[in-house]
Amino acid sequence: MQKTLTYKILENHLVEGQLAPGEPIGIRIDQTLTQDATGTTAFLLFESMGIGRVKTDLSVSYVDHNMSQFGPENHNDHLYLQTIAARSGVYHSRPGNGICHQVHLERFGRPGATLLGSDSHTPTGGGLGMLAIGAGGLDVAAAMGGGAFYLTCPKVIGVELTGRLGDWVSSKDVILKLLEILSTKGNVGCVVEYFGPGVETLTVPQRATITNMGAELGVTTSLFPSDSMTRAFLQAQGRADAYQPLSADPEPDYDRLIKINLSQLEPMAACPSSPDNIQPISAIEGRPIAQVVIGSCTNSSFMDLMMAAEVLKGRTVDAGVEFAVAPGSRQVLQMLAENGMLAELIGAGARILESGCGPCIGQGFSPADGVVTLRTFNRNFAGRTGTQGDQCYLVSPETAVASAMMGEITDPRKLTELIGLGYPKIKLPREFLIDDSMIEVPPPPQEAGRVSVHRGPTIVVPESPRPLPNELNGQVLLKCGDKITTDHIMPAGSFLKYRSNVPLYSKYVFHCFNEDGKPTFAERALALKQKGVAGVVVGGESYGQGSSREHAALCPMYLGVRAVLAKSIERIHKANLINFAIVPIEFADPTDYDRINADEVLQIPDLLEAIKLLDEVRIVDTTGGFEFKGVLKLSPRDRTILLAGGLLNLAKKANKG
Ligand code: MIC
Ligand code: SF4
Repeated sequence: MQKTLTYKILENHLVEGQLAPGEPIGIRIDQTLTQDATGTTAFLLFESMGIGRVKTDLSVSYVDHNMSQFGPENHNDHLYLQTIAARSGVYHSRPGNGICHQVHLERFGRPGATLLGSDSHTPTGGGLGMLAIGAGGLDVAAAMGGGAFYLTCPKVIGVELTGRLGDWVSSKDVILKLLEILSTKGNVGCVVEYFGPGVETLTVPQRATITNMGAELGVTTSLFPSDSMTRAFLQAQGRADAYQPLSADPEPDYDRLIKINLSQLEPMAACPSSPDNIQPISAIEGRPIAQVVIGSCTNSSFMDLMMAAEVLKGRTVDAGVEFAVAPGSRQVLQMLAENGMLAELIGAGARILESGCGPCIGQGFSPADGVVTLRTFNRNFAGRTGTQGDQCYLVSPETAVASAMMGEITDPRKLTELIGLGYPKIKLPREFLIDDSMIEVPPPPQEAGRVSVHRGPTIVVPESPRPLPNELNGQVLLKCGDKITTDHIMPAGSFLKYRSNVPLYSKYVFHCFNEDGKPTFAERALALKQKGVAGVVVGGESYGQGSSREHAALCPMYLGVRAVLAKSIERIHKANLINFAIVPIEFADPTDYDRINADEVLQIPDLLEAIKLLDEVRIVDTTGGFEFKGVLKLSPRDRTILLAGGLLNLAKKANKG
């Protein structure tokens, strides 16, 4: 049988189950990554599991999200992460060294290996031919302890690339095109695998842009083969020894086939406020803009920024535009500083931001009310910039820089005609600047035991869930619509610094739905919890899109939410709900969604019995006076976790036994 590359890597790592689409499987994880906004909780949970030292080939803890340091919270987290990493045998990438995905690609990624990261954009590593998957912190903690990662064996969507990108057209436009085709919903349980003659025309950083934003499709991961481009990248990073050639068999059986001719692509944008709201730039050009940011783990590589600097050389951005550049890593920033191109960016009026997530997660640089902001990022969910009602467009660095110069949305291909500028084609450098001095290597076990872990007062150990009752008496705390993201559930921006304090962060659950003068979601939930009534959230299609943040399950659990009832639930969020003993239930008949209203009382008799054995559960709406069926799409392991009262309780029991 002809195999996909995805299945070849899965086969090499399979520890449980059968490799057939839809089957529950467990795979060995070679590498893990965590970042500070999810990592503090992940390490606290890792400690609660009582594992001690990591058992992976390599685990790296990055600090890149929470670096604005208003108040002591962020620095407390950094010190905890630095010391717990040393204690647990984990590499630590210090704040300023860059965004986890960019640095991991540069310094650690390996073709053919598995990587599990507590961040949804971990699939960036797919650009190097590694099977890189995003997950909640608790799953990553379990993998750090040597546990398998459990997932549904995926279907594989083959994307055949032909042709070659034209001048001013970017690999960002490839993934925007795919988002136009596949949208952000309905792709759960799939992997996107790229193949075809167009692949060899793309460098690893270009491929990584595509696999990074593949997260927005809601797929398990995205994967490129490992070929001469991969070797060139690894060699330039001084890591030629990590190279191995990898590809699918010549005629693998893809579950679905999509063809993209790179030569026919044009510059595109994801318009407000969803990454799949795609338009060609030609349809929206001329709109005035007030802000442009080039950065984030999607588009802030050395080559992206060199292109922007070449375009801006000797020119300035439009006076009506605030223009910022956030280099993806210290390597990128240092190389631009050494070759003088940083000076060109500064000269053009760029505000140089730290190498980190920054504005991508609402840490500053929020746009004014009512203006258009253009960003090279991967997500433009409403309010993510930190401004309610924001107008955020996601574009390529080429479109961003052209528009910054012109003061309006501009098709970069017009620059040749407008200012006589040819496309500056940037080649992959033969050698990147290698300086790992901001990556701390963990000490050997004897010394690690002597490291004292810094525990600041703003870090609170999260509670474990209580066991689920057999009869669930609940009340609908919120009924929301389709495509509810984890940003809706658990806002980041100015609240991000509370990640290490669940009781405090929980106050902001569903903050965007709170109304002035009325009790908040959190207040209503806690009042129910005190009365012994479970909270229930009702959602539409694709509930829990976006980030891997397990706080979107952990904080509702703390508030007493015990069930989510939705038309469909996204992969990472569903796993997080199960890990924190919140039952994910899908409507058997989606029209039942219309019959339920907020505040209604729901009863689920025999919940535990159903979790043990059944694929359906009977739900009684006692307020509306009707009954309906919910579907339990659970693997045997999901059932075990729910019955144990969550993954942490299960792990603790296993350790005792
Ligand atoms: C994001 O891009 O939304 C984040 C912030 O990186 C999240 C992780 C988090 O919420 O900390 C993600 O993508 O998983
Ligand atoms: Fe950071 Fe944004 Fe990338 Fe998330 S998407 S890891 S916030 S840069």
